[in-house]
Amino acid sequence: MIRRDAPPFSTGKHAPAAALIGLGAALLTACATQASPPASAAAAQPSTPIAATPVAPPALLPAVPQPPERPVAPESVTDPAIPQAQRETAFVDYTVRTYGVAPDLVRATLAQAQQQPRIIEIMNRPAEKVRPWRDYRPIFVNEERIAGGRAFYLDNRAALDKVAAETGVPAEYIVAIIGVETSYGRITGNYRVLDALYTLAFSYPRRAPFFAGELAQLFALAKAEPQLDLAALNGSYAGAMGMGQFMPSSYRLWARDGDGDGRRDLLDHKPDVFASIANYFVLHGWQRGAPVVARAQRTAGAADFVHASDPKSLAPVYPLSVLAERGYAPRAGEPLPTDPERDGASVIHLDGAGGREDWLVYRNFFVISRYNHSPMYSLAVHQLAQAIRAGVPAS
Ligand SMILES: [Ca+2]
Repeated sequence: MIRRDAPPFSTGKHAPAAALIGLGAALLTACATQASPPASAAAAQPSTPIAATPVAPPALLPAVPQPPERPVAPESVTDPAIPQAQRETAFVDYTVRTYGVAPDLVRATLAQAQQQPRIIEIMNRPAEKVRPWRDYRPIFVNEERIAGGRAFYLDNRAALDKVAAETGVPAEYIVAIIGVETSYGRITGNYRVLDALYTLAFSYPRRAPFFAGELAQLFALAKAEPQLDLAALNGSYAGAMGMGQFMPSSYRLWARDGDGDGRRDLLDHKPDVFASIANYFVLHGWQRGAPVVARAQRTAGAADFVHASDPKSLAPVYPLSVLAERGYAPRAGEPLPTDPERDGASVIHLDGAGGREDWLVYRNFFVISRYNHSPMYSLAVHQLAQAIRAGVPAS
């Protein structure tokens, strides 16, 4: 996860097909990173004075509770005005103090880290024009990736169904995440994680607080999971690792030991990967049995929806009654929230192959977007999951 402010999207993952390098970078970022979203713009001001009876703003529903923000490194580590050698010393102190890692280990490991100019080039690449949904969707929702997902599901059915039963996260969503992130584990990244995070922590000031924080958490992770060889781990150019492309902080904080062997191995050990992706969803608010999206019917002439807290927000805080007043309601036969008094939605507009698409996005859609903030990423995961499920016989 990552955000969109960096290169195309943000940081981490690598997504799809190496085919689309640019998009890959964009998506790459997905996983478990996400920095916090920007503060938001206030609601739009009315362009004309309001007449006699002001309309009260709609009562919004509570936000989906989220885990605490992950720690970032202090300025003594990230201020580019400070010489790098001094920042590295501050990093050692920070990591030792924060995570109780042995100072000699941090120093000796940093001494092995190599600056990778290619990573800075990727991060500084101009953001390409945002690809419309009609071009984005086929990259992930296509016959090959659907067939790959069905095969992956059938090959791993017992483990996936067990995790789904325990967590409420359907197996096909776990499979779809792995499919989008790493083509079912085939493309997990060729950068040394130590080099990637070292490069971004010390030579990419704009996001140094985040990446230096992740580098420190990499040490904390290796302390918690001693089977990991910190200097040998490979991942994306942003430091995301394994089949699900977890950043070090996500791995350390939220990974699960799915098979009870005492280790959390997210590189390629499927029971742990499945349990960890599901746990990531649960901790970000996944609701068992609840819908993800509904195709919306738009009232003719309805204005485009703009989220009051931030135009990019997907927070499902609008009651359906409010959205209906604004001209967006679920089409007939589309799923509805379990409890419309408590569960709301937001609205997204996309430029699809058949023209304009309007979608009501529910809480579980918001949860998918915690993996990668792009609404197109989240909808691609959902549609890939649905297609995988549709082709797998009931057990
Ligand atoms: Ca394990």
